[in-house]
Amino acid sequence: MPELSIIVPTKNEPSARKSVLELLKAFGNSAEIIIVDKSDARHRKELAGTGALVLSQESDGYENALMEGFRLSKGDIIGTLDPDGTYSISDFGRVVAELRKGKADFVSGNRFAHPSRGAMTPSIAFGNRFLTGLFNILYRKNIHDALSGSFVMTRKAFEAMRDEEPYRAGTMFFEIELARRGYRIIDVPIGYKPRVGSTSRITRAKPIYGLNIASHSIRYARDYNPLVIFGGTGLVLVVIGLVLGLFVIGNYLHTGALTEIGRALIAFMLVVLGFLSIISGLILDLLLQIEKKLYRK
Ligand SMILES: Nc1nc2c(ncn2[C@@H]2O[C@H](COP(=O)(O)OP(=O)(O)OP(=O)(O)O)[C@@H](O)[C@H]2O)c(=O)[nH]1
Ligand SMILES: [Mg+2]
Repeated sequence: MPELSIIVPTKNEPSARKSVLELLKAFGNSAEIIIVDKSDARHRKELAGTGALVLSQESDGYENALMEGFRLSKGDIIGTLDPDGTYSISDFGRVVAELRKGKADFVSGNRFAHPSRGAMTPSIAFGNRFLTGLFNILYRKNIHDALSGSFVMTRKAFEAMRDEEPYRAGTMFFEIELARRGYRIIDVPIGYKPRVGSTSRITRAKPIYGLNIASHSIRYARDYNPLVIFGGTGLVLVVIGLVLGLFVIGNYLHTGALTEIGRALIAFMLVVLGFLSIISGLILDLLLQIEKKLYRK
């Protein structure tokens, strides 16, 4: 059984051949390398000549491609690296080495550590940071880059999520599913180079992709961390209600007549709804803690 399985997703990727040859040179003797390909005939032909195992992806999308490869892999450590020329092979070795230390169940490469000039556009960088921040808050983690195309996990961690149906969240699909199951997630600094000669293959509309990721991240956190979701929403409602209420009271004191009945009612409802949401969060959190205790027993 190989110790390491490397799954390489490709979709009409001009630099895939070069990246795969580099991977084979560095890891060919010690690792199982599986390409999961969704390319047209011309790009497929280039890959066939590398000598690596090429699987034809049956499903659609990056997340499904990885799941197809991961499910077939046999290594104790399972990982992936985008072959679009933006990641370095030696950095991938350091990501694997970090997992081997046993301090985490999932390790990814943080591209914000040493990016080359122009590797990430400011808007993509902003989106990545926003989604990573959201993930950290919702799942109580402390990573720097939740959407890296270079990551590895233990066989045990993968087996826990093997039957999960992938949703469009890129690398965060794996991070959300492992975080929900209590696995440890960290990242280590890596470099990141600009994409040359081709455009993103993962999606044509990154803002919509980003919104999708945020919504999945929030949806699944409801089961994992209800206090933050319901408590946070409740707090926002209470604050808005109180501010609105203070305006109404201020006006009443000023004019001596209560004219803003509508606003007063809305303020009252917002505060009540807010409190209900906070209480729901507290109750759900309590139930989750009891469930966790029972599960451990
Ligand atoms: N098999 C398969 N591979 C895919 C699919 N979508 C993207 N890929 C590959 O997955 C890797 C990551 O996709 P990228 O397009 O680089 O995504 P990205 O890194 O967010 O975008 P860039 O910043 O433009 O590089 C690349 O090697 C793609 O060729 C897919 O549907 N199927
Ligand atoms: Mg890329």
